[in-house]
Amino acid sequence: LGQKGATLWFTGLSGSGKSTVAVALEQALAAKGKLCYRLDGDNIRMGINKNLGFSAEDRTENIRRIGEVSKLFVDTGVITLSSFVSPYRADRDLVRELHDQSGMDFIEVYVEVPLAVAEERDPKGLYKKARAGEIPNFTGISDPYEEPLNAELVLNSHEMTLEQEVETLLNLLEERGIL
Ligand code: GGZ
Repeated sequence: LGQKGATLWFTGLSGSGKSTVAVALEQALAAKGKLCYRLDGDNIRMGINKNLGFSAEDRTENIRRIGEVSKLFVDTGVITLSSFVSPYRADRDLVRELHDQSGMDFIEVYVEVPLAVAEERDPKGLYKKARAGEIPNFTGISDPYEEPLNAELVLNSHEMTLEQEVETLLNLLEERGIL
């Protein structure tokens, strides 16, 4: 394959823009001839993790499995873009640890927006439902989000254009010797 794999782990609130920036980065990497793969709720929670919900235990298991799957992709040299709320620091740290143990690059990207901004966007109407009490344990409303303390990168997505975010990510990947 002639390329080095790595996991870019996008964490942040629902509606923070994790998937949007991951899709844009994927396109930019593809244009450079890099093989990458995106993991998100659509291909993970619908499949391998369809037996998991949103209790603390289930989120922990969700993230653990995704961490292991990410490693499998990295093992084949793929740049893996994983976008999950992943609200618990300990869960993200475990995935980091799993990568470290195997000498694999793990880059935590905190897609940071004020809760008010995410709630205002509310693309799927989930915040509205959560406020109405129709979705229990909703991150940011009735469930915690533990902000990263040592993320490799913080993207203030409401203050940056998508192009700036992609540029910042590409620069980081170059610095790290992944590109
Ligand atoms: C948070 C929830 C919840 C609850 C459903 N809390 O904007 P979305 O819709 O597409 O992103 C959210 C997604 C979160 O799934 P993850 O696998 O990323 O979560 S975790 O990492 O915490 O395991 C949201 C939707 O699923 N969703 N219920 N209660 N987000």
